[in-house]
Amino acid sequence: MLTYKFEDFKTYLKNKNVLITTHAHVDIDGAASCYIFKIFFTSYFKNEAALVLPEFSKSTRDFLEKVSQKFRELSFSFNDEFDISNIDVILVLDTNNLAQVSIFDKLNISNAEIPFIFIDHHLNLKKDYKNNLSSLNIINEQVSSTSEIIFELCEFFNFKLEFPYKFLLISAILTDSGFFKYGNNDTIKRISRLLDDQLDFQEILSTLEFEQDISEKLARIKALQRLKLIRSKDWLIGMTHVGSFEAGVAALLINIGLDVSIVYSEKKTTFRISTRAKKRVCIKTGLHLGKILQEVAEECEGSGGGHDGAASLNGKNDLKKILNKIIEKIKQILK
Ligand SMILES: [Mn+2]
Repeated sequence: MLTYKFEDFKTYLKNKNVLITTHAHVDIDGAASCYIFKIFFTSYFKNEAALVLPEFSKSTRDFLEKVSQKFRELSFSFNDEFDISNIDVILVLDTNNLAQVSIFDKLNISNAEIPFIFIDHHLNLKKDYKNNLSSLNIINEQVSSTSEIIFELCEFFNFKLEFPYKFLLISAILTDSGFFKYGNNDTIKRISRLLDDQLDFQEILSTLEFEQDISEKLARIKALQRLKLIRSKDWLIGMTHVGSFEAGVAALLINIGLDVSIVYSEKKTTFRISTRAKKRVCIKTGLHLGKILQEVAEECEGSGGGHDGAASLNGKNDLKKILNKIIEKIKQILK
């Protein structure tokens, strides 16, 4: 873990007021890690922290609604009022790609010259951002969720978490680790430390079950009807397109037996590509979808990145060319 950075982090944050935010289409890990970090920060340092999150994904909204019914004492507020001149530093959680952080544009933060720090578990893009205090970034791709980094931070500073907070962290770790599928020994150990007698694992699992609405069901079925199969030696790559739900469809394709999946959706001038690969394929061949999409993104004024087995790209201009590039690069590695 990156605990050696925690002391520097503490020294730096000691007298600072912070703004905490995350990527667009906030997932459960983004919401939980930001929320718990705020709780930790305000109780530990007694400084001010403003939490400002962009729009949530549907499953995040559903999840938080269930959680707030379960724990009436939790009062979620994700859009604190604040005075920007009062903010000393911004903490960006669960991404290290500014293109995914809408609040920077919205608040004109780049012009305000406020320094910022990333806490994240995605591939470190190592972008040379002006005002990023990169030596304080805590970015570790070996951890399956940002919530685990926040949990380690709490443990390191002996900050005791109330059980509703543990419930949130466990839920975030489970969803981001694909219910341990992308996790490692440490993922399981952290969950084990978080589970106390007041928490029931089965109850957490049932809170994380979501019924798909009709539009998502249709998107999944249409995606399968449009599936194009590409074979590279004994590996099967599947490609299809949808109007939305790319990520869920990409995961679905892996579940039905594809080794690698590419799912795109095209808007008027922009497009989005979601990719997935079986863990076994990544380990065996060295395939890293996050790296491939990051490379390709530079050619389409886009931004891309992610993990070895799950990555996405937002771009514009020449979707066809970009898809061919991605397929070529994947094939080259799978050969
Ligand atoms: Mn995450």
